[in-house]
Amino acid sequence: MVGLTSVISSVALQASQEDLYEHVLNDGLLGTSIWLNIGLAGLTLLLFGFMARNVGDPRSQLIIVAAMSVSAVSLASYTGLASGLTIGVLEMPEGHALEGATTTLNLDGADRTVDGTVSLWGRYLTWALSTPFILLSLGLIAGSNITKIFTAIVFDVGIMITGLAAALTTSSHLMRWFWYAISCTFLAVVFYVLIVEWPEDAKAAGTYEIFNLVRWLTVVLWFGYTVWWALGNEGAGVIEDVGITSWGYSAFDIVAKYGFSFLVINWTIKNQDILSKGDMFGATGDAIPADD
Ligand code: RET
Repeated sequence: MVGLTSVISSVALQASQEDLYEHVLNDGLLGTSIWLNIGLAGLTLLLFGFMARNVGDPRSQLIIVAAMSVSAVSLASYTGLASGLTIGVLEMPEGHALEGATTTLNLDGADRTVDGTVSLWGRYLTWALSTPFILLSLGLIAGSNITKIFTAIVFDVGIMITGLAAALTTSSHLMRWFWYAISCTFLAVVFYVLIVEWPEDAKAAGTYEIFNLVRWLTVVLWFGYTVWWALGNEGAGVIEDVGITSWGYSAFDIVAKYGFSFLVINWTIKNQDILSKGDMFGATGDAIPADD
């Protein structure tokens, strides 16, 4: 009976949460890609809080809180990965480059080989929570209206959830790429807002210079994430190594999250006068308020 139970559990649960926690700790490349970001997320939160301690303008405060939230979500996101909670070993479907692949888990003193490749699926889940804050701060800097901010954020959440679906689908290779295609379509909507809509708003708001810098940083890096997924162990498997795939995302994250937030917060602190200028900043349409 005990034997049967252990056979069933080793088939159904090839890698426990504890195994994955140990694996991350013991695998140098994978481990550093995760633990370094926990440190950076915590440090940037402290740094940004300190930098913004004297900001009094509410609109500027909102932009700063939005940018700081990216680090806050990141701290939780990487903690989920480090603890093994949001990682899994997935067996890729027929036709996938890593079909039939095995993974040797680095366990304390007793390495074990299991079927499948490691997926850090928690990244995609938590991007659905962190990236809306990036777009919120971009939209607020551009002085955009609520309709455009809402549109960008809704499609952004769509990118990440369908990206999560692409990563977790093991029934069919084609369906993984179908999810990926849906995700890319949603990305195109976000890019439209960033490239076509918000620059006009930013010109009107007098924030074009900083907006232009951070939106191109965003567009280039977000495109980078998309290409990286296609190349990595979950996509075409050109990069089969999980540690290298993970380091790619971590490197993008360092610039797209902390670098981005630093630029936004630093500028906001110095330009509160522009952001608080005029009641019309961020209002919808060209309507002139009644003079009463
Ligand atoms: C996935 C795969 C599916 C297709 C697309 C993707 C795009 C991901 C992006 C991620 C950006 C993440 C950031 C995180 C910061 O917290 C999900 C990789 C289009 C754009 C900026």
